[in-house]
Amino acid sequence: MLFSPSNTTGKVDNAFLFIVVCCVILLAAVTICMVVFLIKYNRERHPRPERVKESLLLEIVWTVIPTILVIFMFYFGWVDFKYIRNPPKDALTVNVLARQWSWLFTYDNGRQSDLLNVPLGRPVKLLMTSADVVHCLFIPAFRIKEDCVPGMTTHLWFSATEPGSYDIFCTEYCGVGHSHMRSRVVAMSPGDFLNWYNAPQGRDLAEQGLTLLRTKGCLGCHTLDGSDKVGPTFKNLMGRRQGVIRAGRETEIVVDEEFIRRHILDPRSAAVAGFPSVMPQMPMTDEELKTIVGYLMRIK
Ligand SMILES: [Cu+2]
Repeated sequence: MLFSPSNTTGKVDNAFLFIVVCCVILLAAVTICMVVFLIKYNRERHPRPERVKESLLLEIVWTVIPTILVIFMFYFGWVDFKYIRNPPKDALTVNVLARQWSWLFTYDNGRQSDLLNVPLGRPVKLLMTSADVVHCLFIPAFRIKEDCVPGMTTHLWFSATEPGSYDIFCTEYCGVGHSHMRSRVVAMSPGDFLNWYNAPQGRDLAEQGLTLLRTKGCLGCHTLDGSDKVGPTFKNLMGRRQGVIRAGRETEIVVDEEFIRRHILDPRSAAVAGFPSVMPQMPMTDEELKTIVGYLMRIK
């Protein structure tokens, strides 16, 4: 039995394996026939071509067997497709917002996260949309994927059966930060999930700041560890000498509180030299802006 961390994994694998096995058997049958005919009917053994008469039985056999196989393939595919497309009524709903270039998961009680935390054994329904361009949420270990389209709500559902952490990728090329658009499904026991779900979100500045950087999608493009991604790292941001392009001319500035605030409110006011000018304007309250700026100034 293959590793099956969700209810959907086995369904897709079984249909896929059935088709692969049929294809391998047919490939072997055709290849063996070719080799046998090559040997049996080669020029030395049969210098004069013979007239081959039709065989009704053979024609019926090679029409009926593939037809039955294709009907079975369709049947398995259809039954599992119906199952995967129809979430159960009691599923836990999670709203998914895809944006350039991060994922935001919002739960019914308002809890937000950049990781998809789920309880084991409970069906989870994702209601998905996009803030900008078409993205596609793919969970390879669960064998499910669906597009996230601006102005539309699409859905997916699954029930995790094995504890663990499973990759989420965006599989729709969505711009320069596409390859950074990753997250994880974290499947945990129902008790652990409830603890997380009901825990108050961080109170001190560092915890609140980090949560905001995650939920606003900042960490999709920036890191805290000194490495550059789509944009420059946040490490030692305050006081950094930074080349910026204003009105087509590159100048060097020293990053201060005012620059950080202006850049968040209006990312197009200045492009950072050496990086694509693709930062979106992220809606946020004055309180959130204050927290984020305060936190960014402290990251060492
Ligand atoms: Cu994407």
